[in-house]
Amino acid sequence: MSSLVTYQVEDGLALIGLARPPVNALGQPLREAILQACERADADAAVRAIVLYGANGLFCAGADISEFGSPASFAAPDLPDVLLRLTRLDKPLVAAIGRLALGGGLELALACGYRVGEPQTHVGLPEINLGLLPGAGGTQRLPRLVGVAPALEMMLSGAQVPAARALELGILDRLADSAGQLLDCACQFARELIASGAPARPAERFPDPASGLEADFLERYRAEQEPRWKSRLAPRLVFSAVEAACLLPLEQGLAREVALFKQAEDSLQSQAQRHVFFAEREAGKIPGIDASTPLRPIRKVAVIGAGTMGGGIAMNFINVGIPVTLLERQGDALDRGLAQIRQNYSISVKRGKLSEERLEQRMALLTGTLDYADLADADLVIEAVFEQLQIKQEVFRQLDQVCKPGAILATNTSSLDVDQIAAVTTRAQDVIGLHFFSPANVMRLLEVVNARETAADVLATTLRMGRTIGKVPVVSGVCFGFIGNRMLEPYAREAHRLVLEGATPEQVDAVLTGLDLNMGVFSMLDLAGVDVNFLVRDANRAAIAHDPSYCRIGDELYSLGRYGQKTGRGFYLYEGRNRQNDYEVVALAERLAGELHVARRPIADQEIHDRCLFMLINEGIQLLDEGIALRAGDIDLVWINGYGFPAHLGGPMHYAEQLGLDKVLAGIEHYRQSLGEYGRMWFTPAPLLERLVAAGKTRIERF
Ligand code: 3H9
Repeated sequence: MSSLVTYQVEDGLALIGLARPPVNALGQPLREAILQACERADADAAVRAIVLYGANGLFCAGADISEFGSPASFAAPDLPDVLLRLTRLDKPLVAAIGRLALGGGLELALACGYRVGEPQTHVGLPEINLGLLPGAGGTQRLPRLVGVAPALEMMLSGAQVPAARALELGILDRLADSAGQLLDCACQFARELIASGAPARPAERFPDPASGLEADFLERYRAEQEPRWKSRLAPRLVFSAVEAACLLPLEQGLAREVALFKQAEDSLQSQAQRHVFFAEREAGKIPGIDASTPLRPIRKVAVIGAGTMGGGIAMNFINVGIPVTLLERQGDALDRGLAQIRQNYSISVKRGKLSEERLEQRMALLTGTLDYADLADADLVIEAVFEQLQIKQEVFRQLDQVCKPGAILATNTSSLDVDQIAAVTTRAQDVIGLHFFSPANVMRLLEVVNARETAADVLATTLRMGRTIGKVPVVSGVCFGFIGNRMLEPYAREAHRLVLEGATPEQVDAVLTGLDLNMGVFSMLDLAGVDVNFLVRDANRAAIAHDPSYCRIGDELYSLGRYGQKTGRGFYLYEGRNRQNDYEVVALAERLAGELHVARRPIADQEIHDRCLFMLINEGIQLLDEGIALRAGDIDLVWINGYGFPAHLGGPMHYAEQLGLDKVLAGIEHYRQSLGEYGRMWFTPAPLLERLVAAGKTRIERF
């Protein structure tokens, strides 16, 4: 018997434990072992029912993602086949689902006639997050078990469903009182099934999933959902598979599902999303940090600045039960900040996402203060004051006076030099950058800026803390703008310049949203604040002074007080949330082009794509070469989680690999030639890009 499963016969029951740490991923060897064990039990006259469980507590996280895209993914016995064979056994199978049954793991449980969970159990079909659809019966069996609407909701959201809801839906038949009692409860259930002569498989609750559905249900559902899918393939394939479940007998539906799954598996989108899955896990692996690196306890947090950013940061911690002291300089600003946090939670209460009781519990964890002395017992202090070096340095001088030894002192700067901030303290080893993205309680990205003297345990602690509050922490070295905002500079520069040369803000934004970015450059600047962007640029003026056209339109809008959405005018005009084009911006572009002697011409969408994206990619590659980013995948995570880059393109670095590094280099060289002095000024290929292409490499890596 394979070491990947445990096998035991007890009192008429075969207990088969999945034992492939860490998550019992259903790679080929485990699939084979499960099948052999189940067939052995089926052939053993002493066995009357089979209980499948996770020998290490967790049931199963699904197919082995690392097999996708290789022959191993469908190597015999493939998962759909294994599960079909399990459904044909003559003895009842009970799945004892500890903690998780995800993807193929839930499909394995669905192939068992009966399922038992425990209070912490979560089930789900998260394949959509990998650009896939359930491919081992999930799209056919789940709608038959729970009905079409809840099945579609689970597959399209990829969300995990907690035990109580799974019981209500009929995915679970029974709940054990605790995780420790799960196996006993499943065995007891199996004995009851034997005693009552229950069939190997109970009759399905919805043998025809379409029964009871309104005639136009699927059509309406699709029309409602489709705008959210943008150009993603996977939701469309999920939908086709569920249509098949409604129209075809089970066996034909299963065959259709496999065909659709293979189409998804081969798609560039799924390759990109699988890359993102592994990049998220890689991002936590930092040279010099491992499991033996000590962590500092974080029991109390302080946040300095009760503005939108500080308030959002504070919410992250109270959401997970960590008390926060919020410091402001003036009483009225503090009151406003505290009221805003309460208001944010009230919106969640109104939407039914939070109970009144929880709201009060969270607010009770929050204390306002005007006095630095109240920060003396904080384990982690995060400064979120005005983005100016002298102001931040002053805050850190005060922190150095009042904070206890060993407290971690973090700055939320978005572009300033963390080394210069650390230098004003007597404890630079305790200083780090924690760059949250606005709105800080929503956006998943946390750039963790590892300054020159930051201690390893400070870095390790903040990375762990970041994950505790539900962020994707990515480590960056110190440079102007770190990974994200430094890459934003050349990308936004090209967008501005293209408007001078003849494009409109709307055309530029449409090209970018056409690629499925959440927002174009100009809508993003209007949202973030044209003023904020100006101030960041201004701090770096010396580096751009040689180009008088550099973001000139942005500078002019700033001087006109057109700060974006908050003033109702920026690159666009706003009425509430409605955005309109503004011909004054076009007129401004025409005037500036005349003054700067920039020839105006019609601009093709392809040129907008290439100039904005290639400059973004080029800067990312340069950051990797400089060691500011540790891996290309880290850069992708920054842009996906902080700047709305679509995960199904895999982030800018992965997108460049899909386009072809040679094409990106050729594009940069083309614009270096064709854009005259401007091209020679900015279109310089990153040396690493040139080296990679010269060596015939297709992946972006340090080299
Ligand atoms: C599928 O099932 C398709 C089928 O419908 C059809 C097939 C024909 N495979 O996240 P963690 C690794 S698609 C391979 O850090 P956590 C992970 O890389 C699949 N490896 O822990 C990491 O390795 P390392 C549908 C996997 O506790 C280690 O396990 N299922 C898989 O924060 C620990 O992971 C999913 O999409 C896997 N399936 O979270 C579930 N899962 O240590 C994907 C994990 O070397 N998995 N690994 O870096 C998850 O969502 C989370 O990993 C989980 C644990 C919630 C399970």
